[in-house]
Formats: sequence, structure tokens, C-alpha cells
Amino acid sequence: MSTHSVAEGSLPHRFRALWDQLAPIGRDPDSGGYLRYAFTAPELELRDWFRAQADQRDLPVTSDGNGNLFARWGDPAAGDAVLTGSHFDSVPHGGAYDGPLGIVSAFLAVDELRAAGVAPRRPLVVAAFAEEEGARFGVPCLGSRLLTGALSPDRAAGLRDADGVGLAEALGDRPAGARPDLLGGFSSFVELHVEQGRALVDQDAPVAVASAIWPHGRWRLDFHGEGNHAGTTRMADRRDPMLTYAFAVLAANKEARLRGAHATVGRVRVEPNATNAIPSTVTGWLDARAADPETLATLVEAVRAKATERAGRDGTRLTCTEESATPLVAFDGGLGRRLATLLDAPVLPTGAGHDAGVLAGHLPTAMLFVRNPTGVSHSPAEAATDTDCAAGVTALARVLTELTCG
Ligand code: HGY
Ligand code: MN
Ligand code: MN
Ligand code: MN
Repeated sequence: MSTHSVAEGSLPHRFRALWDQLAPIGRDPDSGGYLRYAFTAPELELRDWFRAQADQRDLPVTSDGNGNLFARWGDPAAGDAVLTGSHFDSVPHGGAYDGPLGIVSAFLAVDELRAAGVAPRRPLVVAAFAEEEGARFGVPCLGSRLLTGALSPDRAAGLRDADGVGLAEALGDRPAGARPDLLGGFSSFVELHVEQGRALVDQDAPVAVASAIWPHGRWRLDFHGEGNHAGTTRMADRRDPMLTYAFAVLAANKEARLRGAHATVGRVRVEPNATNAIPSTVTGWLDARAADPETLATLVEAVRAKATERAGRDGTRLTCTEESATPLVAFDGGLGRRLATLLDAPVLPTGAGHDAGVLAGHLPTAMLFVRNPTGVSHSPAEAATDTDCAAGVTALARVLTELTCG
């Protein structure tokens, strides 16, 4: 293996040098947010960047046939590799850090281990997972769910994006599906991620260890009414699904607040979507999350029941379909405590889903969070300082040293 020249300068400086390579890719000049949908030009460019970074470090890159990339340092035959990484894709006009921070930090952590002369006893693998946000094909953590078998290739192959392009076409092949052969070769997974909240600001700490991911999911709400003329139809004769939809949005907000849970309808589709036409159908996607499964279940049921009752009064009809669900993920307590002690870092739950939440059901998994001064995510306002990102790399390097050598 050739000697690896680590870029010059301080870690914040080296972080910034890599970060500036990614910053322009997929950035919308008007919003300042990112449009990095899975397997579209910007995300493919990020995948090329991934391969270049791996090549510079002599890390051979493989794919699992599901769109996930893996760059490996160490013996390809060893069955206890330590996995780290995250995703490149974004929500529409998302922030810069959600996903890519975990991948950039992983490559810099490899540099840190090599600069410190660490000789891992276990291989170290950097991963880039596909379609974590579900912003193109509608199913979050698509790549990691395929890898683990949580989603079948048949169901995945049937997914279409807004332009009707299928996953198989975008992927260039039918997804391979579950890869126990690959998954069985990992001994643990650590995902570093920007915090999507303000807990680290409030606790004045740069890095935290995750304790759990709240159970959460997505429900498609179809409100069926009667399309008609906006000007000539008497109010008493209307069967306006927008009315029932609006009621459901308010109900979701109220029922979530009552339970200390989170709920939003952030995406809506109206047919025929004309100013002078009463809609025939309004489709809204409910994103609901709660600290425990029972609260989540009662929240969604309350929204469904109240909206159905309202539909009866509006002369409309509601169908509610669960599109994705993530159970409560309690990260491996032993690993989490071990890392929190190692890093002397706070331990935080999160309401955000992650590939780590999918892999946690298959191998000891942990997450590190890096402070986000705005606390905002899934928005151009998402932020992190170079100093805190460097602290994240240092923490990840310590964790990876512990896991590959301990
Ligand atoms: O939606 C989520 O919670 C994650 O950021 N994909
Ligand atoms: Mn996200
Ligand atoms: Mn993410
Ligand atoms: Mn994630």
C-alpha cells in the first residue's frame, strides 16, 4: 500500500478543503439549498467524488447492487470490518451537512488513523448509502433497507419517481436486494451526522452519542371529493376534499401537541390543481413521530379517525395508507455507553431517521452527532462550524480506533 500523503494543515483546514469540493454540487443558487436526488446528476457527481477520495487513499470501492458504495481499508476476506459512513442524497432544498458530513468525516478519520500510525486489526469500510431521504422514490433509507432485506427488490423495483422513472432504470439494474454475505462481514456500524436540533447548542458540547431514534413513519392521506366549477357550484352542493385535508392538517398538529409528539404534512398534491376548480382529490403525506410506539400509533389513529369523521360531514372520503414505518431504534446500549465514556460526550435521542436505524437491527450500531448552531435541518439554514466538524472527525477517529483495534 503506497504511503498516503495527508493534506497539509490543521484538521479544520483539511475539513474545509474537502468540504469546498462538495459545496457547489447540486446547490440551488436561489434557495441555497441542495437538490441531490438519488442517482441524478449531482448525486452521481458526489459518487464520483467518493470514488476519487477512495482512490487517493488506496481504498478499493465496491457496490452491493442496491446503489450503496463501500470503500475498504484492509483485508477483503476479514469478516469483522467496522463500517462507517452516511448518505449523499438530500431532501428538496435541504442543508449541506445532512448526510455528506458523515462521509467526509469518515475519509478524514481514515487520514487521522493513518497519520497516527494506527494499524487496524479489523478492516475499516466507508459507506455511502443510497436514497436515505426517500426524496426521489418515496421510501427513506431505500439503500440500507434493500441491503438488509427490510425492503424486497420486487417492491423496490416497482418504485417510480415523479417523472415515472423506475428505480431499476435509475440504478441501471434491478436491485440486488438482501446481501447477508456482505452484511455478515461487518462487526459494527457508526454513522456521524449533523445534529437536527439544538440539544448540543443548549449543552454547549460539539459532539454527542445517540441513544435512540424515535419510532416514526409516513402515511399517505387521499381525500376524495367531487371536482367541480369554483364559481358556479353552490356551497351547499360542494364535496371539497381540500376542506377535509385542511381539517386533517390541523388535527395532526393538535393531536401531536397533546401527546408531546411531532407531526407535519409537508407534501401535498392536488388534482386537477387549478385555481378555478374545486379539487377532485387532495393527497397529503403525514410525517408523524413520537418517543414510543404506542404514542405514535394513537396519534396516527386519532388523525385518521377525526379526518374520517370530518369527511362524513364534508361528503368526501379518506383513505389512509402507511408508506413507511421505522420502529423505535434503541442503539446498542453497550456500544453507546462505551462510546459516550470514551468521548466523555452527552447522549441524545433523535426524532430523525437514519441508515443507522436500519442497520441497528443487524449489527451493533452507534451514531455521533455534531453540533448544529441553528438547530435547523432539511433546510438551507442547516449549519455546522469547521471547528465542530473537526471535533466530529477527531471523535469518529477515536471511536474507529477503538472499534478496529480494541
Ligand atoms: O426524515 C428523516 O428523519 C431523515 O432525515 N431522513
Ligand atoms: Mn435527512
Ligand atoms: Mn441524514
Ligand atoms: Mn441517515
